[in-house]
Amino acid sequence: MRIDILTILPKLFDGPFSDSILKRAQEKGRVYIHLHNIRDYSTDKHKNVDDYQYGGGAGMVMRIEPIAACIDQLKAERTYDEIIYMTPDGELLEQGTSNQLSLKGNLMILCGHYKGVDDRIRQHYITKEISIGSYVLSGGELAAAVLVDSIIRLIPGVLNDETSALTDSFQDQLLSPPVYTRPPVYKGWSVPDVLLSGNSQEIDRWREDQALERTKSRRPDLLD
Ligand code: 6GU
Repeated sequence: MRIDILTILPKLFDGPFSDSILKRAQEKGRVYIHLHNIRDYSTDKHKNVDDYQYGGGAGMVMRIEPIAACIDQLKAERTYDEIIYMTPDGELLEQGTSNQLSLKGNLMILCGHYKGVDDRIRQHYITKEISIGSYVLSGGELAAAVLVDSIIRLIPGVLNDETSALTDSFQDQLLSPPVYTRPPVYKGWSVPDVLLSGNSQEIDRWREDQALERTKSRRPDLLD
């Protein structure tokens, strides 16, 4: 998979993509992430990427030309399965969205700032608009990092058996059961006996029960 990210703050991605699973996925060649600084596509003398909004009002708008120039160049090089815009008014990111996107070949992700991008970008280039939750972030970058993480870990060969995505919360509309490791007793707090029983059938049943209980009490909406 190839992911192109359009941003005015490429440095924000240095951290999240350079460790652990996302780093390994890139080293293994399962995903190629390319960062594009929208400012590099600005042709005016101050490399401006934003401007006042028509009609007045506080807040700057990201200009159409630099973004369009960057998208046009990338689209001339390859076909994109989706051109995604990260925005608080997009569709809420759910596991199913990430599952679908993990099957694609080429994704482009545009990160907005200020009051957002000139709406003509959304009308003429964007194929999908995604929000990661009902709160406002300073820009789309952290949201894009969340989206990319959720997608990459689903690409075949990225996770090993130990970290398999199949047992994740949400993958079957259930939260995960509680987990424990050594020691069996700490400050008098014991690990549930069943987990030490060696009876794999009972352990499986206990985990299913716990997953259902957790989902009922914490996220009953998932069971609807
Ligand atoms: Cl995708 N962008 C911004 N700026 N804020 C958000 C968001 C995205 N998703 C939730 N809040």
